[in-house]
Amino acid sequence: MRIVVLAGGIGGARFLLGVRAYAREVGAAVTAVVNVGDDLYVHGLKVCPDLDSVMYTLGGGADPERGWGRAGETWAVRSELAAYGAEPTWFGLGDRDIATHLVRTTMLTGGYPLSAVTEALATRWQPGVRLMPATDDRLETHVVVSDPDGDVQRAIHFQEWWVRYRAEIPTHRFVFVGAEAARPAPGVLDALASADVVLVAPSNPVVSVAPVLAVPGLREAVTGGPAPVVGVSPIIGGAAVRGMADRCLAVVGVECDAAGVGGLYGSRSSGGLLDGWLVAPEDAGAVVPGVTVGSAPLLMTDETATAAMVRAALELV
Ligand code: FO1
Repeated sequence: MRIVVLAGGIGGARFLLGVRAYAREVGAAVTAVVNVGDDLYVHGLKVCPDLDSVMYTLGGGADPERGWGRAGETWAVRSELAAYGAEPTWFGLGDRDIATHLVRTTMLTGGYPLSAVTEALATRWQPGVRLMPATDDRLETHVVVSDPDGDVQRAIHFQEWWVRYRAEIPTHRFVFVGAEAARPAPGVLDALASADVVLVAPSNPVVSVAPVLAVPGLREAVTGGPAPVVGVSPIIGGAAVRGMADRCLAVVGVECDAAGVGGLYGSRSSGGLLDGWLVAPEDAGAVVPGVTVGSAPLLMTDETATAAMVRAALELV
């Protein structure tokens, strides 16, 4: 069996732990197609937060509390940069993490595409799944905001909105800069064409999954492909399990509940994405027209619980 997972962020990384555990049980192969909209250059280094969260989490090197960056991290470089007053001071790179960005940036500067760099980095971490960026091209999520006391709008990078402003400034919309010209990374369309099932991780639908689907041809390969598509709700009982999905959903005018997010994805039978939608037991009454809705505990407390979620998702189709 071949499983393709569309994923982003810490929710995606934790979900993939369960997908990998399930896959090991049944002898399946897993490909993760990961969001790059969060990527940015900081202090001259290319940082790919979602790819790194997945790589470190599956490789056993992630910080368990923060969910991002490396376990056992130290922050000497950050302090030194702050002593120079080097901006952005609101975005911290740990010393261990910086080694990843140095290798990545050196390889990118040398002409390797991000997909090849990701594969090279993964030889160290052995994530046990095939890890792919959604695209090798530049695709960055920017956020159109206005200052609290003015009505002048400006666009800032997603990380500035998320980390510096904690999504707490007047926000108008998200823009996936570069999306129109982006092409799916090598192997992504083939993985989708030969998938037996596509899972949409319980990642932020607005800023993690949407930028993946914004790559021209990628959404069509999912919705027009042979494999059934099952999503897992990132919302339990009207609240985001982690992160700030509630703020992002408010910006796009979608109700922060399991039915709202299911409706945002829509049914594959009527031009949307999903055949199945897995929600938490407390949301079992959620209705998404044209989609088979099932329920199972969705708290990713450990690998076994998460693998059980994956099994329940697959049983829907
Ligand atoms: N999140 C923060 O809240 N503060 C940071 O300084 C920060 C730095 C950082 C560096 C590398 C990295 O891979 C992730 C980092 N994150 C940081 C997490 C990141 O902003 C987001 O959680 C993800 O992009 C959302 O998926």
